[in-house]
Amino acid sequence: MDNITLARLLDETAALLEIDAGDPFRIRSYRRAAEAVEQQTTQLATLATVDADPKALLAIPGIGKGMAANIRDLVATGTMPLREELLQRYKPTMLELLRLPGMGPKTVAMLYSALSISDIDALEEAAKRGDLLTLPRMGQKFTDKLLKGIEDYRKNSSRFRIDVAREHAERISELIRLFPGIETITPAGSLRRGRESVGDLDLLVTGPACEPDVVAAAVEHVASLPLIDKLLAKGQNKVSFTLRNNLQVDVRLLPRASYGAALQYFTGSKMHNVALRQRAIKRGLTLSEYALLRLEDNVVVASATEQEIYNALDLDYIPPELRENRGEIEAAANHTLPTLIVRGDVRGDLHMHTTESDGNNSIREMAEAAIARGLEYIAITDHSKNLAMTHGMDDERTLAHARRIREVSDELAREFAAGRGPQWERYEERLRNNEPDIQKPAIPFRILAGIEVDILLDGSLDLADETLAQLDIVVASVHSGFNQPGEEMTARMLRAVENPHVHILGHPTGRKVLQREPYKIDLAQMLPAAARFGVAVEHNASPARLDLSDLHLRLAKEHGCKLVVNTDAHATNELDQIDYGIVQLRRAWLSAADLLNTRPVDELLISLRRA
Ligand code: DGT
Ligand code: CA
Ligand code: CA
Ligand code: ZN
Repeated sequence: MDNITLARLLDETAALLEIDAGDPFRIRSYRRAAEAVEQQTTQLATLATVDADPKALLAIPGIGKGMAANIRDLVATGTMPLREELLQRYKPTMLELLRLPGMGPKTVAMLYSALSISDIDALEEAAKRGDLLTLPRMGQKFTDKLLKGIEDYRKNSSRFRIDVAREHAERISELIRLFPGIETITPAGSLRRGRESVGDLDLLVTGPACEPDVVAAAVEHVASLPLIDKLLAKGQNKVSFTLRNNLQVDVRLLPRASYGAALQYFTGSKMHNVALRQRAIKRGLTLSEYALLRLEDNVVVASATEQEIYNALDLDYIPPELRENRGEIEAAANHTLPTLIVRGDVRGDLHMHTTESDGNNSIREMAEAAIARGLEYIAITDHSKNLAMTHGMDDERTLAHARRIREVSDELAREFAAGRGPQWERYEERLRNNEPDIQKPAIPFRILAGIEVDILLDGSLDLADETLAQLDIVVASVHSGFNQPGEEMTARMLRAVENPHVHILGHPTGRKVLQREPYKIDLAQMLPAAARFGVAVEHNASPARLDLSDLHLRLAKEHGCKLVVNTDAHATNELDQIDYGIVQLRRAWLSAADLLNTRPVDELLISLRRA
């Protein structure tokens, strides 16, 4: 049994456990094991035989005793007890049904037992025939919604979220890099441009091993990577394949001399490249994936770096995020491209959760993680009571939680004043490591007491005004009634914006990338209203949301809205999600000055004040 089959069986078990509404940690452990197996360069079947060293499997990160036993079972018998047990009740294809809106494990299991439905095609047929109407709690409304959900799913299922794409790009790069003489691997295409979803991965590879006379061996290395599911094509300097999840990967191996030209060409977008080629022709030049040449005598004008190519076309360098042919070429010609925001510009994060509602970490843990990432302040914004499944807070708990948040903030400030605590520790560690641009911390880290308060169906808020008035940061968000008609939803949001205690509108359109369309709100009404009342609109950097989207962010700026970027972290490591948000802000042409949480905390609080 080869590694990819082994990985597939482990992943399938994770899928079956998910349908069985199993323990999320257990599900994740199977998924992680599948990925770890795929990442191995030796065939695990040889390590899992009876006479092999039992420690060999355990040496693989992500594989513990139980998982090692599973792998031995799979190698010896082609299956394992848990998988067999689950297959008695479910089919792995049912997992896909869980991706549809309104489908939980119970519903999926019921559809299987009642109508033997185990995949999307069968479900669609049954819905169209009206078979679902015979089942409990599945009326015409449910059926209609489901059919719409299936349509959306089909439209999106060939694309992948940016975080998923990035993770796969990193895993593949790690394996490609094992070949001697490969130095640089750069994701190009839509991933480099930072689009919220990608159709396929384009990886560009260079180094001495990619020079024309020796590239064949490197191509062989790439074509035999263990995580390849199907090899689609193998050319002189290109390998295309798919992964287990059907994500296609195009790898191109290129000589150093033309790397810049290749990077420019394969980063796209197609429309940007078309416009750039026209500009080249007007100058008597021709631009290809190999070089920028003079038309009359084929002399190379530029090829090694993108910078040279843009400059040779009388343009400032255009960052990849802007290459969508939305005016960037004109701006680069006129030297009016904005200085785009970078992660280091963000001083504070104003939307995150703790164990008080549905987060994984404490107030102090979130604060320490933020300090470790160089932030100067955060707001803790747990959920309010309407979101019952998150253990949301009522007025009393909200105020008690706010007191605790301020206590932790004061505790950090006392440690700071006494010359100890996480801020000083980080400073000293950076000094020890000789890191660049180290500044002595000037003011204590601040934790703002906040809330993510639900906007109820009628636009009123889930907590009393007197409660909200006592908080530093009020994020107001919609978490229910997503399907309200446009007029109702717009009126609901407008009412929330008018509440003088609201500072920030959280994930303003409610969309989920590749999964859920925005609510039917009229942004042409809502954004000007937010601007007029001085309510900031959020860019939620969670890669599942990225809400407002890049285009909507640009619109918000045009309407004069205040803007903030937040992670909505539910665990310390999710504070790094800010990277995904920064990319979308850059795609929206935004600079540090366009965001409020690039300012020091005192200025931020003043700028959030309502007129
Ligand atoms: P995706 O994969 O749908 O998310 O979008 P992209 O932009 O990554 O598109 P993809 O993978 O088809 O191609 C990557 C880049 O390579 C694309 O942005 C421009 C360049 N490219 C690829 N094929 C062609 C082509 O046939 N003509 C031109 N002009 N450019 C191409
Ligand atoms: Ca692509
Ligand atoms: Ca491609
Ligand atoms: Zn929320």
